[in-house]
This record gives sequence, structure tokens and C-alpha cells, in this order.
Amino acid sequence: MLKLYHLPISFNSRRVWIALLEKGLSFELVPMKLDGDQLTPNFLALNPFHHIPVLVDGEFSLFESLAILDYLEAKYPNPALVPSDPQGLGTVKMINLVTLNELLPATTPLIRQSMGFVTLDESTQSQAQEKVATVLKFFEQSMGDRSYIVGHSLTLGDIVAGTIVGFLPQMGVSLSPYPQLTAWIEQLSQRESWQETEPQPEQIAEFKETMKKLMAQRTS
Ligand SMILES: N[C@@H](CCC(=O)N[C@@H](CS)C(=O)NCC(=O)O)C(=O)O
Repeated sequence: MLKLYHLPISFNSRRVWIALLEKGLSFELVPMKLDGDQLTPNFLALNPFHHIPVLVDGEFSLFESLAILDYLEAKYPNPALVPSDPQGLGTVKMINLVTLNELLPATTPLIRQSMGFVTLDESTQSQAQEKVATVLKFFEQSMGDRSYIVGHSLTLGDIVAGTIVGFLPQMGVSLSPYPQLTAWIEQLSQRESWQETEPQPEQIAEFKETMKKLMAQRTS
């Protein structure tokens, strides 16, 4: 059976978890705390860079969430989560890379602040908000009047981008200037896969505690 090493509140592992659910696959979840369990020899043998998610499929294992999504798509093509036409395929890839290379780094200071780890000065905060706004404007325009970010059905673009965009209000970024994105997130959040993987307040609290302890150990 497929096995996913993951942390429930991680964007990086949630996207794989949702894809597994959307494809209707049987899999086992192996929860990680990232309090040092990612540094054990057994885990390092799976990923020498000590990152979740890791997918294990029999004798084969894979890390890097986008690579895992590609693997699942190739091995379990139905239901398809990428379009078959070249433009659709390229656009899904572009949305995923914009999310990981532009949106995610821009949100990092905002996430740290929302978790209470730092207080950002005004200029860092407004720079982060501006970078996020550039991505959101691009997504809003790309969607036009469609219900999905690419084409007319759920794709990996919705999963990769939607899991982060849907969390922006919790980082202090309002989606109200973006009516298309607001409706899109509302629709995605109705899906069973979204609801089943929604990070729970107690998981977020537990993660905050773990991070606080690790930060205290590093500074002592
Ligand atoms: N590019 C990787 C990023 C994975 C990643 O950064 N995972 C973090 C959690 S969100 C992690 O495992 N951190 C633990 C560590 O660095 O020791 C992917 O997309 O899978």
C-alpha cells in the first residue's frame, strides 16, 4: 500500500494528501512531528534532506511534493488531475511553479508572524503583502470567469495553489479584492478532500509548541 510521511498542517504534504484522496487511492498516513523524527536514520534513508512529504510505494520512494504529484498522475491517471492538451498542461505546471517559487516565499514572513514567532516591521510586512498581491492579481486574471484555475475541472493547479490561497486570510491577507478567487476557494473548501485534510486548531497549536521548543533549544 502507498505510504505518505507527512505533517498535517504542511502545505507541502497537504497537496499530496489531497491528490491521493481525489484519486480515490488506498494509502497509509505516517504522521511526523518534525521535532527530530525527520533526522532519524530510517527517515534520512528515505530523504537525506529531512523533508516531508515522502511517498513510499513498495520498494520505491520519492520526495519533493511536485515530483510525487507527477508520479501519482502517471501511475494512476484516472481521474485525471492534469489536462491532456499542451496549453492546459503547461498552464497547470506554471501555476504550480508560481505558487512554489513566488507565492510561498512571499508568505513565509506572514506565516511566521501569524504563528507568533516574529513581529514584522512595517516595510517587511508591506513588501510581503505586495508580492502576495502580485500573485493574487495574476491568478484572478488567469481564472477569468471559470470555476477552476485551469480549464473546467479540478487540476493539480487548484490543489497546489488553492491550499495556500485558502490559508491567506489566516495570515492577514484578505481575499475580498478578488471575487473570482473568493468563489473558487469557497467551492474548493466544499470538497471532501479539502475538508478531510483541513488543518485542525489543535494540530496548529501543537506545531507552534514544537517550533517554539526547537527555537529555544537553538538559542540556548
Ligand atoms: N520542496 C519540498 C519542500 C518540503 C519541505 O520544506 N518540508 C518541510 C515541512 S513543510 C520539512 O519537512 N521541514 C523539516 C526539516 O527541514 O527538517 C517539497 O515540495 O516537498
